[in-house]
Amino acid sequence: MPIQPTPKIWMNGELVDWDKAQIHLLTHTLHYGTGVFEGIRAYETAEGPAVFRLTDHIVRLFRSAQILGMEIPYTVDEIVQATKETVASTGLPGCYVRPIAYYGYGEMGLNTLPCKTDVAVACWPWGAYLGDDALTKGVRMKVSSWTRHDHNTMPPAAKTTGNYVNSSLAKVEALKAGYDEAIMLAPNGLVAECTGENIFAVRNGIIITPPLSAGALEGITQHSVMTIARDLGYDVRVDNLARSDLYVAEEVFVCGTAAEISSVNSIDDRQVPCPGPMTQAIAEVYAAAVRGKDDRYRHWCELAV
Ligand code: PPE
Repeated sequence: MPIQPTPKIWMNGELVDWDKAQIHLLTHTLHYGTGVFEGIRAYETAEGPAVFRLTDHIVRLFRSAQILGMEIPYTVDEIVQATKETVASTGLPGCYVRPIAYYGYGEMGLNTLPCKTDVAVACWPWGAYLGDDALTKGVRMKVSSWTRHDHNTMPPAAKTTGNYVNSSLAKVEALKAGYDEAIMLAPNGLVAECTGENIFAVRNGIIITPPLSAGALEGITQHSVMTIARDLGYDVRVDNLARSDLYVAEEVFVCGTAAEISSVNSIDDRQVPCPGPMTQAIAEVYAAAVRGKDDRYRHWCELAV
């Protein structure tokens, strides 16, 4: 779906008109994938638009930059404020938010040491990432022929722009084969995550999600889901999963800011029960939490104004 413009984009300290938020062709990050970014959602709450776990996302942006060796010339607080301002300027009750820090115009070549970091925050409306009925009907998953990158090639813990070449290869392969999304295995063959979501499987009543060492991003929705699931009384563990664990799971679901919580109905054409009762219970609490309707998680909703 084409992007729906909003009035303003925050660039290096000021809100500029959407159409004027342009960068030069020789922007370093365009050529070498040397940027770090975030994906956040703002939701309508009774008190106005609130950005879900905004500070946690911006802290992760800085962690990604730290892994890349990039200096961001702002504080976490300044980017948090910039994000709130940009969300408020849309006039929308809710939207998707994309902060990005990148090496801009001025230097070319692989040495990033002399490069200056530019920072921007853009917002736009973004609907259901894996389809409107992803929670109720579930999505069809395929284990990718592409391997998730290893910690010593492209650190998967950093949300760098370049890392997403790997995700795009897997996503397009899955779509062309008639599936909705791909599951990525780590170089050691264990389940890492999906192209844009973390994955959970229920085995013998226990909810399991792969560790960061398996090549998963430290998902903020993954953390929210684990918190909610434990509060619901479920047994949640971070542990390795083999692809065969997914084939015989009682429930499989994926989660991410864009995808929220989506159930999985099959993996490599092996059907799994869907939508599972635990998935549904967690998704229901998550949907309330992001909208500020559950007092236990109100502190996760950071008002934009
Ligand atoms: N793994 C990957 C590879 C990933 O990209 C995301 C988010 C997650 C896990 C879940 O992380 P979190 O959002 O903190 O729960 N993917 C973002 C980008 C999607 C895109 O297409 O762009 C997102 O969901 O916003």
